[in-house]
Amino acid sequence: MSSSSSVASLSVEGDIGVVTLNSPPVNALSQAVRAGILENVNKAVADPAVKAIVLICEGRTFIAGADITEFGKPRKDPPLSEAQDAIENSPKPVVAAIHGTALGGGFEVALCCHYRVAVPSAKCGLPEVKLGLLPGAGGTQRLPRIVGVERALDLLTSGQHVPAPKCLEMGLVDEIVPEGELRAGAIAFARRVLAEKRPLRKVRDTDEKMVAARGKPEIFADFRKANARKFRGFQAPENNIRCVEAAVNLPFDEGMKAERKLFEELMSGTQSAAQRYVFFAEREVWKIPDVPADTPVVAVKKVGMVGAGTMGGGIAMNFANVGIPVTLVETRPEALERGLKVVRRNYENTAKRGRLTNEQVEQRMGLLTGSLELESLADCDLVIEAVFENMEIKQDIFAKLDRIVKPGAILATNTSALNINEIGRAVKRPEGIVGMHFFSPANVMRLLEVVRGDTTSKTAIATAMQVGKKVGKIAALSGVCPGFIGNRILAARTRQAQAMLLEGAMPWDIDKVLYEFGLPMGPFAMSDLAGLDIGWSKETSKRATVREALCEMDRRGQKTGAGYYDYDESRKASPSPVTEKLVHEFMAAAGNKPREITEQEILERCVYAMINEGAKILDEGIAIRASDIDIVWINGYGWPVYRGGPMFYADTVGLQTVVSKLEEYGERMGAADSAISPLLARLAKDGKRLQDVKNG
Ligand code: 3H9
Repeated sequence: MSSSSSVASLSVEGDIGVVTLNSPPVNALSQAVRAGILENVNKAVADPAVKAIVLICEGRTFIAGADITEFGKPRKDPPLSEAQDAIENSPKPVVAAIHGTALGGGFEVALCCHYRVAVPSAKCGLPEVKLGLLPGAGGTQRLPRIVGVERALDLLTSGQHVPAPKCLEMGLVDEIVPEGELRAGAIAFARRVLAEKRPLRKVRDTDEKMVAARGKPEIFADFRKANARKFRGFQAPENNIRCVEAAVNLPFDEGMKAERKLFEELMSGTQSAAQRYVFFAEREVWKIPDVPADTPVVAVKKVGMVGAGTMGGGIAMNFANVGIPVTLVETRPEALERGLKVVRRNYENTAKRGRLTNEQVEQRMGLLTGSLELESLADCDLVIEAVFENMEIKQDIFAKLDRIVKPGAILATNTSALNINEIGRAVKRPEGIVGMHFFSPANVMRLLEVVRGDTTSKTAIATAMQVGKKVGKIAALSGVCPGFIGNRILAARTRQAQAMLLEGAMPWDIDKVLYEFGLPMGPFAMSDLAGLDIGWSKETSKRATVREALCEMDRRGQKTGAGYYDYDESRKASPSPVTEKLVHEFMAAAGNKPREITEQEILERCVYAMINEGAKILDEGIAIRASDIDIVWINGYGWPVYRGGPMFYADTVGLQTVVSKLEEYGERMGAADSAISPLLARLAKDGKRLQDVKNG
């Protein structure tokens, strides 16, 4: 471990002591950094030549927060508060010099400094809420004293990073210094503080904004109410709010005590453990053991889209958003026109909400070119096919693309169901075939499954991952199997939901349990939203399932005003007596007597079947690691991040419990789901965790 002297140093420039931190990659507040701040600030205070102190960082950023890797481990001295006290109580002014991002504990250190300067590109913020935490080093008490209660509530519960010019406006920084001249600018600022005999300003001693909010509990009540949907299920936003209430109603030191208590509560809970796990999972997911970071990639300067339907148009928007031109090919002029119109409407709606200017709308539309000829894709670096899920059609398209598109270009399919190895057999460049499975709506959903076929080259994989990152997606690598990672797990849940329907649970009973677990909606509400007639046709319908029967009754989901649920004019769902009757008919036909199914059984059968399937996916090497599966389910299906994904959740429940419950439900779960994954059984027996399994 590095000693404090290697991560922190003091240099004296005339009358200014410059304390410099250097702990790559992000100057996180590890034990060594805390000790380094303490030691060097004390040294500067003790040096009679030093009249003022500047705290600055080397490398890409100011302190980006506490060292998250130390969380959950025994604490090591000195605590951060000791370093902060040394700064705040320094008899000489201390100026924080900020570049990159001053985040979390890093910004809390800056808030203890008497003054703050920043370069224009810097950002400050308290993002702890995203880790299921709250700023535990005085941030919740100092922030509202500067920006006021409403703004503090907003910043603390969103965790947003605030650009330096905005920080200046809010009083969070005192001066912006020119880019690239932070050190000189901060020293000059410190000298001005001395020359003007400015006071040793301590945020903790300012109280006006707190006094103004005192006796107004409605501020907090209104804020909670306005954000109830956004905060549903999360503990951290509420604890952050309580801290601000404490800041308003209690003296500073008492407020600090309240903050500590509420922080500890979160730190010891499973939600923060889950959210911290997800923080690292989001970074891990890009790492592919046999595709190193320096793998050559194709520079993607022009993209081709085959298909301008909902999916194709949505995918194209991703590229236009980052300035990459896209040519969209359709077979019929009406379809092309319709596709481009939908994209334009999407952009215009965003503009109406103030998130794009009209000029930006035109700029992005200008990057989209329609065509009726595959030949116009010849010079594309990446072509993504998003047509009807039919193997023959896809193979035909890929054979043509293979002949038309320049050598070396990547040919990707957006299939969510078909075997990309078979698609690869249609071309002479199988190494260039890769799956890029976007989720609907493709311009909104963050997940991209990159699918690796037997012949997919490392370059094709690296290019697909990199391009995914460029357009702001989170990309997870999957091997080939029916449904890939996400939909294969979804299928297990669907099997259980459908099975329980015929045992006595109504769609709304099942949906309620999964909604309360934290998912945005249950499987039946989701079917109604997507349309029950996906993959259904009147001609072939045999009324073999409740879904088919509903489709035959023209109850095809929200779009027809009825599906599993009935919908009113404002699309509000209510349980449907028609569906209930139908379910009873199907139950009788199957010879099932309805039984009382508890909420516990609903949850366990749905979720444990997913876990079991996830373990099979991991065991087969389809996913590299358990956390990739969790990333897929959080970003593609709305699994609550505070439960860390199905694999992490399994570890929190205990694998032994999962296995014994699966055994207990046994036959009732059907052949596919009652077959316990050998990996799951083995880990349970050995007392190990899914999250520690890694392939490759
Ligand atoms: C806190 O401060 C609590 C206090 O209130 C209470 C104290 C009592 N610790 O993201 P990147 C690693 S909570 C340890 O790829 P970028 C990261 O894992 C903290 N490691 O770079 C990665 O490692 P690897 C509040 C950290 O340029 C590498 O650094 N602060 C930490 O895209 C590069 O990261 C936050 O929540 C950390 N704090 O983005 C800020 N941060 O290379 C969290 C990063 O091995 N950090 N690493 O994969 C971030 O948001 C981004 O990392 C940042 C840079 C914007 C700084």
